[in-house]
Amino acid sequence: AELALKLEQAIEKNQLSLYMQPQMAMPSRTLIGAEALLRWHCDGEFISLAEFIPVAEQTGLILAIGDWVLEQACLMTAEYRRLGLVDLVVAINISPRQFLQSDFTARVEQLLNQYQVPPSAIELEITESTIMDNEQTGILVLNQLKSLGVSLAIDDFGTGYSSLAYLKQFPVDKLKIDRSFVRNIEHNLDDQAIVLSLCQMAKNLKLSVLAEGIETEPQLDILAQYDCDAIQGYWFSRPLKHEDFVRFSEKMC
Ligand code: G
Ligand code: G
Ligand code: MN
Ligand code: NA
Repeated sequence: AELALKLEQAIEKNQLSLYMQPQMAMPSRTLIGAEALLRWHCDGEFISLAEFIPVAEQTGLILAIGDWVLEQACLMTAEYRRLGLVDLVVAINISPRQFLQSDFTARVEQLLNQYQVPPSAIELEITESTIMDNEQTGILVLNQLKSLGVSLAIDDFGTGYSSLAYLKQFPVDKLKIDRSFVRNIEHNLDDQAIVLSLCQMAKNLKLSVLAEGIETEPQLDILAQYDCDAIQGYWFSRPLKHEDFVRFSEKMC
Protein backbone atom coordinates (compact mmCIF):
# COMPACT_ATOMS: atom_id res chain seq x y z
CA ALA A 1 0.00 0.00 0.00
CA GLU A 2 2.87 2.30 0.81
CA LEU A 3 4.42 1.49 -2.52
CA ALA A 4 1.15 2.30 -4.31
CA LEU A 5 1.05 5.69 -2.57
CA LYS A 6 4.60 6.52 -3.65
CA LEU A 7 3.90 5.29 -7.14
CA GLU A 8 0.87 7.54 -7.39
CA GLN A 9 3.15 10.55 -6.94
CA ALA A 10 5.97 9.26 -9.13
CA ILE A 11 4.79 11.00 -12.28
CA GLU A 12 4.25 14.44 -10.68
CA LYS A 13 7.53 14.16 -8.83
CA ASN A 14 9.31 13.43 -12.08
CA GLN A 15 10.72 10.15 -10.82
CA LEU A 16 10.03 8.11 -13.95
CA SER A 17 12.36 7.90 -16.89
CA LEU A 18 12.75 5.85 -20.03
CA TYR A 19 16.02 4.13 -20.75
CA MET A 20 16.76 3.01 -24.29
CA GLN A 21 18.30 -0.35 -25.12
CA PRO A 22 19.84 -0.47 -28.62
CA GLN A 23 18.73 -3.08 -31.14
CA MET A 24 20.99 -4.07 -34.01
CA ALA A 25 20.40 -5.66 -37.39
CA MET A 26 22.08 -8.93 -38.27
CA PRO A 27 24.45 -9.60 -39.86
CA SER A 28 25.35 -5.94 -40.50
CA ARG A 29 25.50 -5.08 -36.77
CA THR A 30 24.03 -1.65 -37.47
CA LEU A 31 21.78 0.21 -35.06
CA ILE A 32 18.14 -0.05 -36.14
CA GLY A 33 16.12 0.71 -33.07
CA ALA A 34 15.80 0.86 -29.31
CA GLU A 35 13.47 -0.58 -26.70
CA ALA A 36 12.16 1.99 -24.22
CA LEU A 37 12.46 0.56 -20.71
CA LEU A 38 10.83 2.24 -17.74
CA ARG A 39 12.84 3.18 -14.67
CA TRP A 40 11.56 4.52 -11.35
CA HIS A 41 14.01 6.48 -9.27
CA CYS A 42 12.62 6.98 -5.77
CA ASP A 43 14.35 8.16 -2.57
CA GLY A 44 17.79 7.77 -4.09
CA GLU A 45 17.36 4.28 -5.49
CA PHE A 46 15.87 2.47 -8.44
CA ILE A 47 12.86 0.34 -7.66
CA SER A 48 12.70 -2.73 -9.86
CA LEU A 49 9.87 -3.16 -12.32
CA ALA A 50 9.26 -6.65 -10.99
CA GLU A 51 8.31 -4.94 -7.73
CA PHE A 52 6.14 -2.09 -8.94
CA ILE A 53 4.56 -3.17 -12.22
CA PRO A 54 2.31 -5.76 -10.50
CA VAL A 55 1.20 -3.07 -8.00
CA ALA A 56 0.56 -0.68 -10.86
CA GLU A 57 -1.50 -3.33 -12.67
CA GLN A 58 -3.58 -4.12 -9.57
CA THR A 59 -4.30 -0.51 -8.64
CA GLY A 60 -4.91 0.64 -12.19
CA LEU A 61 -2.04 3.12 -11.91
CA ILE A 62 -0.58 1.32 -14.92
CA LEU A 63 -2.94 3.33 -17.13
CA ALA A 64 -1.48 6.68 -16.07
CA ILE A 65 2.03 5.24 -16.15
CA GLY A 66 1.49 3.63 -19.53
CA ASP A 67 0.19 6.89 -20.88
CA TRP A 68 3.23 8.71 -19.54
CA VAL A 69 5.50 6.08 -21.17
CA LEU A 70 3.72 6.41 -24.49
CA GLU A 71 3.97 10.21 -24.50
CA GLN A 72 7.58 10.25 -23.32
CA ALA A 73 8.52 7.66 -25.96
CA CYS A 74 6.91 9.76 -28.72
CA LEU A 75 8.68 12.87 -27.46
CA MET A 76 12.03 11.06 -27.41
CA THR A 77 11.43 9.58 -30.87
CA ALA A 78 10.77 13.08 -32.20
CA GLU A 79 13.99 14.23 -30.57
CA TYR A 80 16.04 11.40 -32.14
CA ARG A 81 14.59 12.30 -35.53
CA ARG A 82 15.61 15.93 -35.02
CA LEU A 83 19.11 14.67 -34.31
CA GLY A 84 19.13 12.87 -37.67
CA LEU A 85 18.28 9.37 -36.45
CA VAL A 86 15.39 9.13 -38.90
CA ASP A 87 15.51 5.37 -39.45
CA LEU A 88 15.45 4.49 -35.77
CA VAL A 89 12.37 2.61 -34.55
CA VAL A 90 11.49 3.04 -30.87
CA ALA A 91 9.83 -0.02 -29.29
CA ILE A 92 7.37 0.59 -26.45
CA ASN A 93 6.10 -2.02 -23.97
CA ILE A 94 2.32 -2.01 -23.67
CA SER A 95 0.64 -3.45 -20.58
CA PRO A 96 -2.48 -5.64 -20.88
CA ARG A 97 -4.82 -3.07 -19.32
CA GLN A 98 -3.42 -0.29 -21.46
CA PHE A 99 -3.85 -2.37 -24.62
CA LEU A 100 -7.48 -3.11 -23.77
CA GLN A 101 -8.50 0.53 -23.13
CA SER A 102 -11.24 1.31 -25.61
CA ASP A 103 -9.53 4.47 -26.86
CA PHE A 104 -6.00 3.05 -27.00
CA THR A 105 -5.52 3.34 -30.76
CA ALA A 106 -6.95 6.87 -30.77
CA ARG A 107 -4.54 7.84 -28.00
CA VAL A 108 -1.56 6.48 -29.94
CA GLU A 109 -2.70 8.35 -33.05
CA GLN A 110 -3.16 11.59 -31.11
CA LEU A 111 0.35 11.42 -29.63
CA LEU A 112 1.94 10.64 -33.00
CA ASN A 113 0.23 13.72 -34.44
CA GLN A 114 1.12 15.90 -31.47
CA TYR A 115 4.83 15.06 -31.70
CA GLN A 116 4.93 14.80 -35.50
CA VAL A 117 6.18 11.24 -35.39
CA PRO A 118 5.38 8.98 -38.36
CA PRO A 119 3.65 5.75 -37.23
CA SER A 120 6.42 3.64 -38.72
CA ALA A 121 8.91 5.18 -36.26
CA ILE A 122 7.37 3.36 -33.31
CA GLU A 123 6.79 -0.28 -32.52
CA LEU A 124 4.39 -1.52 -29.88
CA GLU A 125 5.42 -4.62 -27.91
CA ILE A 126 2.56 -6.77 -26.77
CA THR A 127 2.95 -10.12 -25.04
CA GLU A 128 1.34 -13.28 -26.31
CA SER A 129 -0.77 -13.59 -23.19
CA THR A 130 -2.14 -10.05 -23.49
CA ILE A 131 -3.59 -11.03 -26.84
CA MET A 132 -4.59 -14.58 -25.96
CA ASP A 133 -6.35 -13.64 -22.70
CA ASN A 134 -8.64 -11.40 -24.72
CA GLU A 135 -8.59 -13.03 -28.07
CA GLN A 136 -11.50 -11.26 -29.83
CA THR A 137 -10.71 -7.75 -28.60
CA GLY A 138 -7.01 -8.42 -28.99
CA ILE A 139 -7.18 -9.17 -32.68
CA LEU A 140 -9.50 -6.21 -33.20
CA VAL A 141 -7.10 -3.78 -31.50
CA LEU A 142 -4.10 -5.22 -33.35
CA ASN A 143 -5.91 -4.59 -36.63
CA GLN A 144 -6.72 -1.01 -35.62
CA LEU A 145 -3.10 -0.37 -34.73
CA LYS A 146 -1.92 -2.03 -37.94
CA SER A 147 -4.20 0.29 -39.96
CA LEU A 148 -2.68 3.24 -38.15
CA GLY A 149 0.68 2.11 -39.50
CA VAL A 150 2.64 1.40 -36.33
CA SER A 151 4.86 -1.65 -36.20
CA LEU A 152 3.71 -4.49 -33.92
CA ALA A 153 5.91 -6.97 -32.08
CA ILE A 154 5.06 -9.97 -29.91
CA ASP A 155 7.20 -9.72 -26.78
CA ASP A 156 8.52 -12.68 -24.76
CA PHE A 157 7.65 -14.97 -27.63
CA GLY A 158 7.73 -18.65 -26.78
CA THR A 159 6.77 -18.25 -23.11
CA GLY A 160 3.02 -17.91 -23.58
CA TYR A 161 0.52 -20.45 -24.69
CA SER A 162 -0.53 -19.05 -28.04
CA SER A 163 -0.84 -21.81 -30.55
CA LEU A 164 0.90 -21.38 -33.83
CA ALA A 165 -2.48 -21.52 -35.53
CA TYR A 166 -3.33 -18.21 -33.89
CA LEU A 167 -0.14 -16.54 -34.87
CA LYS A 168 -1.17 -16.23 -38.48
CA GLN A 169 -4.31 -14.36 -37.41
CA PHE A 170 -2.28 -11.71 -35.60
CA PRO A 171 -1.38 -8.83 -37.92
CA VAL A 172 2.07 -8.47 -36.36
CA ASP A 173 5.43 -7.62 -37.91
CA LYS A 174 7.93 -9.09 -35.50
CA LEU A 175 8.55 -11.83 -32.95
CA LYS A 176 10.86 -11.12 -30.02
CA ILE A 177 12.33 -14.42 -28.83
CA ASP A 178 12.38 -14.41 -25.05
CA ARG A 179 15.78 -14.29 -23.45
CA SER A 180 15.12 -17.42 -21.39
CA PHE A 181 15.82 -19.39 -24.61
CA VAL A 182 19.06 -17.52 -25.25
CA ARG A 183 20.59 -17.56 -21.77
CA ASN A 184 22.22 -21.02 -22.10
CA ILE A 185 22.04 -21.46 -25.84
CA GLU A 186 25.79 -22.16 -26.24
CA HIS A 187 25.46 -25.23 -24.02
CA ASN A 188 21.87 -26.37 -24.41
CA LEU A 189 20.85 -28.31 -27.50
CA ASP A 190 17.14 -28.00 -26.69
CA ASP A 191 17.39 -24.21 -26.62
CA GLN A 192 19.27 -24.33 -29.92
CA ALA A 193 16.50 -26.44 -31.47
CA ILE A 194 13.77 -24.14 -30.12
CA VAL A 195 15.41 -20.91 -31.25
CA LEU A 196 16.27 -22.31 -34.66
CA SER A 197 12.65 -23.40 -35.19
CA LEU A 198 11.34 -20.03 -34.04
CA CYS A 199 13.64 -18.25 -36.49
CA GLN A 200 12.61 -20.55 -39.35
CA MET A 201 8.94 -20.27 -38.51
CA ALA A 202 9.15 -16.48 -38.42
CA LYS A 203 10.84 -16.50 -41.79
CA ASN A 204 8.17 -18.77 -43.29
CA LEU A 205 5.41 -16.57 -41.90
CA LYS A 206 7.19 -13.50 -43.32
CA LEU A 207 7.74 -12.06 -39.87
CA SER A 208 10.84 -10.35 -38.68
CA VAL A 209 12.57 -11.99 -35.71
CA LEU A 210 14.66 -10.46 -32.93
CA ALA A 211 16.48 -12.38 -30.19
CA GLU A 212 16.67 -10.80 -26.74
CA GLY A 213 19.25 -11.15 -24.03
CA ILE A 214 22.38 -11.69 -26.14
CA GLU A 215 25.24 -11.37 -23.67
CA THR A 216 28.16 -13.14 -25.37
CA GLU A 217 29.91 -13.45 -28.71
CA PRO A 218 29.17 -17.22 -28.96
CA GLN A 219 25.46 -16.49 -28.47
CA LEU A 220 25.65 -13.88 -31.19
CA ASP A 221 27.38 -16.33 -33.55
CA ILE A 222 24.66 -18.93 -33.05
CA LEU A 223 21.89 -16.41 -33.76
CA ALA A 224 23.76 -15.26 -36.86
CA GLN A 225 23.87 -18.86 -38.11
CA TYR A 226 20.11 -19.08 -37.58
CA ASP A 227 19.53 -16.08 -39.82
CA CYS A 228 17.99 -14.04 -37.01
CA ASP A 229 17.13 -10.52 -38.29
CA ALA A 230 18.03 -8.52 -35.21
CA ILE A 231 19.43 -8.81 -31.71
CA GLN A 232 19.24 -6.97 -28.42
CA GLY A 233 21.20 -7.56 -25.24
CA TYR A 234 24.02 -6.59 -22.91
CA TRP A 235 26.62 -7.80 -25.42
CA PHE A 236 25.65 -4.83 -27.60
CA SER A 237 24.55 -2.45 -24.88
CA ARG A 238 22.67 -2.22 -21.62
CA PRO A 239 19.64 0.05 -21.51
CA LEU A 240 20.99 3.61 -21.62
CA LYS A 241 19.70 6.91 -20.36
CA HIS A 242 18.82 9.46 -23.02
CA GLU A 243 22.16 11.30 -23.24
CA ASP A 244 24.15 8.08 -23.24
CA PHE A 245 21.94 6.61 -25.95
CA VAL A 246 22.46 9.68 -28.13
CA ARG A 247 26.22 9.41 -27.63
CA PHE A 248 26.07 5.69 -28.40
CA SER A 249 24.16 6.28 -31.62
CA GLU A 250 26.64 8.94 -32.75
CA LYS A 251 29.45 6.45 -32.25
CA MET A 252 27.53 3.90 -34.37
CA CYS A 253 27.03 6.20 -37.37
O1 G B 1 14.17 -3.38 -18.06
P1 G B 1 13.69 -4.43 -17.13
O2 G B 1 14.42 -5.72 -16.96
O3 G B 1 13.63 -3.84 -15.78
O4 G B 1 12.16 -4.76 -17.49
C1 G B 1 11.46 -5.72 -16.76
C2 G B 1 10.11 -5.96 -17.38
O5 G B 1 9.33 -4.78 -17.34
C3 G B 1 10.14 -6.39 -18.83
O6 G B 1 9.30 -7.52 -18.95
C4 G B 1 9.58 -5.25 -19.59
O7 G B 1 8.78 -5.72 -20.68
C5 G B 1 8.72 -4.55 -18.57
N1 G B 1 8.70 -3.10 -18.89
C6 G B 1 9.76 -2.30 -19.09
N2 G B 1 9.36 -1.05 -19.40
C7 G B 1 8.01 -1.08 -19.40
C8 G B 1 7.02 -0.10 -19.67
O8 G B 1 7.29 1.05 -20.02
N3 G B 1 5.72 -0.48 -19.57
C9 G B 1 5.36 -1.75 -19.23
N4 G B 1 4.07 -2.04 -19.15
N5 G B 1 6.28 -2.71 -18.99
C10 G B 1 7.59 -2.38 -19.07
O1 G C 1 10.15 -8.56 -21.19
P1 G C 1 10.98 -7.59 -21.97
O2 G C 1 11.58 -8.23 -23.13
O3 G C 1 10.30 -6.32 -22.32
O4 G C 1 12.15 -7.23 -20.98
C1 G C 1 13.33 -6.70 -21.36
C2 G C 1 14.18 -6.84 -20.10
O5 G C 1 15.36 -7.59 -20.36
C3 G C 1 14.60 -5.53 -19.55
O6 G C 1 14.43 -5.59 -18.20
C4 G C 1 16.08 -5.46 -19.87
O7 G C 1 16.76 -4.67 -18.92
C5 G C 1 16.46 -6.91 -19.80
N1 G C 1 17.62 -7.25 -20.62
C6 G C 1 17.94 -6.72 -21.81
N2 G C 1 19.06 -7.29 -22.31
C7 G C 1 19.46 -8.20 -21.40
C8 G C 1 20.56 -9.10 -21.36
O8 G C 1 21.38 -9.21 -22.25
N3 G C 1 20.65 -9.89 -20.25
C9 G C 1 19.73 -9.83 -19.24
N4 G C 1 19.92 -10.64 -18.19
N5 G C 1 18.70 -8.99 -19.25
C10 G C 1 18.55 -8.18 -20.33
MN1 MN D 1 9.87 -5.83 -24.19
NA1 NA E 1 10.96 -10.21 -23.52
